[in-house]
Amino acid sequence: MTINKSKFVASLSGFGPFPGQGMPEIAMAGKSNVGKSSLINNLTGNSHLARTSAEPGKTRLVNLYRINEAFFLVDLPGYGFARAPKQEKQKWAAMIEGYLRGSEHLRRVFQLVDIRHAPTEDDQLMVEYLRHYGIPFTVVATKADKLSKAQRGRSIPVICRTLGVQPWEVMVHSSKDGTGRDRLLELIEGELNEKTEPAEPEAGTPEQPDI
Ligand SMILES: Nc1nc2c(ncn2[C@@H]2O[C@H](COP(=O)(O)OP(=O)(O)OP(=O)(O)O)[C@@H](O)[C@H]2O)c(=O)[nH]1
Ligand SMILES: [Mg+2]
Repeated sequence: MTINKSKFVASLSGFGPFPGQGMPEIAMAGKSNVGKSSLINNLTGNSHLARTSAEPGKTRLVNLYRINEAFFLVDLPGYGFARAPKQEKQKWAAMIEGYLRGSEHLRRVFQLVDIRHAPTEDDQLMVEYLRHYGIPFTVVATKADKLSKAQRGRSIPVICRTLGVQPWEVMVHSSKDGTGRDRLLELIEGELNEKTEPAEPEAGTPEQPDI
């Protein structure tokens, strides 16, 4: 899939779901600083689209980006930012949950983890949450440029064991060198082509076979 149009549309100001515009949504979840906003920029090829920072706690609202006039990429605030004031953390959690719980056009969550580290307890809780509510998700192990191939080979099993996923379900990615970008775009394309509701029976009487 080629992304040729990407546009910031809105930040959700409340703590509820996004009513949607009839287009599918793919959301980025993960702890602060893991690279959610960078992933959006990498996928869209637009490095100025989502604001990123070396400091955790950059994205503080649920930000919606309309892509190719066909779907939304949703940037969520991060969790697990230890130094954030308690009230802020609660606010972010409420925003994340408010969006995830009721957004009926949400198709899939990209659950980001840092490929260099074992997933945290918060990551595990997040994955449990997604499973509990039946929200399809894909684990994206990002910042892959920071590890050698051999090191990656050692860290994927740790991620799999901690989150209870299979190795082929983990997408290795880097926003820095574009590793895994094409596979993620293919995955999104597949998701967009998938029908969400059972096909309507065709109107009229079926044609009789020629005898
Ligand atoms: N080397 C490397 N750095 C990355 C990668 N992805 C993100 N970064 C860096 O990690 C830092 C955090 O990236 P963000 O995209 O702002 O992270 P975030 O998950 O959106 O963070 P919050 O908005 O605070 O939740 C920035 O300094 C990025 O340049 C990557 O794949 N490789
Ligand atoms: Mg961000």
